[in-house]
This record gives sequence, structure tokens and C-alpha cells, in this order.
Amino acid sequence: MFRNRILASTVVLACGFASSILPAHAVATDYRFELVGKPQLSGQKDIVQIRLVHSTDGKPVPDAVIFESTADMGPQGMPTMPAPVKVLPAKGGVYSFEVDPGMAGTWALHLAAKVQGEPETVRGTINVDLVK
Ligand SMILES: [Cu+2]
Repeated sequence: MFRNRILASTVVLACGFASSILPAHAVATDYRFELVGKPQLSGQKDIVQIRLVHSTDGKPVPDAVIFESTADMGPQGMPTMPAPVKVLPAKGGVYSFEVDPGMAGTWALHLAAKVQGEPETVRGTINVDLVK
């Protein structure tokens, strides 16, 4: 009992200490996805290129593993309208996705990524104008 209480207060102290001396400690919200150029039309599909950037220093993250990518038309009031998304090979820190939109307009591309040395999953949404 007594020992548990000591342990608990030690943990609280340790956390407060860590956050006060390490304000730049990477958390998942330290990253953002950015659109690279305009989507390129390829047949009926759009090729969307995205960069993952570490917000605090603006450096691109080239070795992330994007394990989730979905698209819906939420930005235009159609969150239940999905579009197939295919992950294409990443090149030079640029992540590419082939989206097959059911209609032209603004789509939300939701991404989840694993970043080296970052325990938390990095999530982000990019709004992108797609054509048919
Ligand atoms: Cu729609």
C-alpha cells in the first residue's frame, strides 16, 4: 500500500519532469501531411502525391510506412461516399496514392502512418480536389 503510493507519486513526478525538460519530444501531432503539387489524372483515376513533414523543424520524413489510406467525400457533405485508394511505391520522400473517385470534387484522404522511432501512430487528413 505504502509502496504503491510512493510508486504512483514517482511516476507523476517523472512525467512532469520529462515534459518540462523535453518540450520538443516527438508526439504524433508533431507531424503533418502535405499535398505535393496537383493530383495528376491517369485514366479515370487521380494520382495524389503527399509528403509527411515533421512540423517542428519542417523536415520531410522519407521512411514512414503508410498502412491506412481511405478517401471519402466528407468535405462536400458526403462522408459516406468512399473511393478506392491504392498505395503506390514511395519515391524520394513522396508518398503516392491512386484514387478512383466516383465523382469530381473535394475529397478527404485519411492517412495513418508509422514513423521510425515514433511509438504513436501518425494520422492526418488531406483535402484534395479530384477530377474524373
Ligand atoms: Cu460525392
